[in-house]
Amino acid sequence: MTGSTSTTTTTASTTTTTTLPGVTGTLTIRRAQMKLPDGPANDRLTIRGYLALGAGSDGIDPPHEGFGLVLTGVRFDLPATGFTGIPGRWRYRDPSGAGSNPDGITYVSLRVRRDGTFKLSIKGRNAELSTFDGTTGRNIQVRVEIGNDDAAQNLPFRRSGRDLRYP
Ligand SMILES: [Ca+2]
Ligand SMILES: [Ca+2]
Repeated sequence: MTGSTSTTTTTASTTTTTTLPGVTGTLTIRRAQMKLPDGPANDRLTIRGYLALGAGSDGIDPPHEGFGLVLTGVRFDLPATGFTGIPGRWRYRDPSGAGSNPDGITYVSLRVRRDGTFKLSIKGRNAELSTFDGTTGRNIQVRVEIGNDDAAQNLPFRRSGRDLRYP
C-alpha cells in the first residue's frame, strides 16, 4: 500500500492596521484665563489662540474625531457628536458643560483662516480645576488633540488673586 501523505496547510493571517502616525502642530495661545473660586467644580476657563497643523497632517475633523484638551494632566474629552458646522467652521456648544468628560467644557470654536491655520476658542464653566489653586504663578501646558493631530504650548500663567492669567 502506498502511504498517504497528509498535508497540512497553515495559513498565517495577517492583520494590517493602518494607523496614520500622529502629527504634532503648533499651538499659539493669545490669551488664557482660569477663574478659580474656592470650592470644587466651580471654576471657569477661557482659552483663545491659533492652531497650525503639522507638516504632513491629513487634516482635522472634530465631528468625527472629537476633541481633547489637556491642562498639565487635567484632561477633558469632548464627544465628536457635540460638534456642528461645516468643514473648517466647527462649533461645540453645551451650556450645561455635562457633555465633556469630565464635565466643564461649554464651548469650542475652530475656524480655518486664509493662511490655513485655525482660530481656536475654548470656554469652560463649573469645571474642576482645583489642582491649579494657589498663590503664585504656574507653568501650565495647554495641549489639544484632534484625531491624530496634536499641539501643545507651555504657558507661564501669572496669579491674580485666586485666578490665573496668560499673558
Ligand atoms: Ca474652585
Ligand atoms: Ca488628522
